[in-house]
Amino acid sequence: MRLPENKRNVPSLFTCLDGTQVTTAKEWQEKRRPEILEMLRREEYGRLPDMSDVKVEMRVVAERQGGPMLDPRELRKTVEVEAVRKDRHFIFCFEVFIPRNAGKPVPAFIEICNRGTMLCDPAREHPSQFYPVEAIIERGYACAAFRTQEVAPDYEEGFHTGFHRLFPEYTQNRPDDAWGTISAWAWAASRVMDYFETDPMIDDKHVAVVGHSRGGKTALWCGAQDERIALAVSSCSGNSGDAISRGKSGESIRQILTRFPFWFAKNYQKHADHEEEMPFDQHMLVAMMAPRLVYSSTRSLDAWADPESEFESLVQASPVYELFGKEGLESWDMPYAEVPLHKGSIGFHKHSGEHDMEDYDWHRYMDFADRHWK
Ligand code: GTR
Repeated sequence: MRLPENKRNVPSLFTCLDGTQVTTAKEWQEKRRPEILEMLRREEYGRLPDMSDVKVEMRVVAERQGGPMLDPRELRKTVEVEAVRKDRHFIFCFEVFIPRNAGKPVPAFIEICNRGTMLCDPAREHPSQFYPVEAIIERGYACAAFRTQEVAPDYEEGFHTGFHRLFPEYTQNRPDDAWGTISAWAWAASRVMDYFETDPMIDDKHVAVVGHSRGGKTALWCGAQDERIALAVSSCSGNSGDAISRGKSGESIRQILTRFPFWFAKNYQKHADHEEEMPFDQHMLVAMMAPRLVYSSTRSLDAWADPESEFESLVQASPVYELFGKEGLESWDMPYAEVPLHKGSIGFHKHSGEHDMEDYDWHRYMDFADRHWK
């Protein structure tokens, strides 16, 4: 196996906690992968509570095609997810858009929408590049977006609304490894996946989860935990997403925790300013996708996310794919802007400009999916 130079001194993907070395896909899957996942869960994103007494129901509450509002080529279904525990419940909705005349099940994208409703408008009165439904349909994919704010609030409120309200016993007494908001959003993305498994118009073996920035951190964390996800796409997810924390410029763990402590487990606090001693780093999050597909996009001017550190975690994660006889990233040198790397199972592009996700990025995600799925 070819190993990249370890410039940032990140912990090895292949050395288990007991010191043994992983040399096969089987050892990775059965031993090293679960221990890394557990570390990320306990130390960074937090553990979801026991959900065995939570009843989750899903229903299609509306279905519409054509008419004045919709593109005649698409069918729209509104799905409601209701989670009930004891006498408490909460609901969130998402809209699924499906090409009408595909004649066979189609692959699909799940968008984690962390921006206002206007940017993922279910009525499509405000087409947006952040969630270009029309282009996605045109290229033969289905898509669904949920709004993160409907699932768990994106501000500090003490964990008692949205998803969190199902678990009042955790509000006062929060264990250090209890879930943060990113874990709740990732849970919601997996519920969209549950729905896709029930819809005969969707090819559920080819589902991608996509998110930008905090949504990108969530997309990677969802894909790490939910092995039904065939492709995780991160746009500019930066710190605590696709960027190596050791030696990172721009946002640090200390800075992200000052502004958004509720995104993470309390345990993560102890790693602020101690990146060098962490038993994990973000290349491990990327590696959780192997042998499935993963894609990261960044922006040339996104210094806060730090493109160099984002690219470095893809490089460091690459050798895991070799255990499965696959190629990770096709080149370990950062390409110029607008030169996508699509050949390996880890895809990448850098687009000129500031922190954002637009048509250019979406078309590259779909090019990558076309190349590996069609
Ligand atoms: C920033 C945060 C980043 C990123 C971004 C976003 O303020 O520091 O980590 O998540 O928000 O979500 O747009």
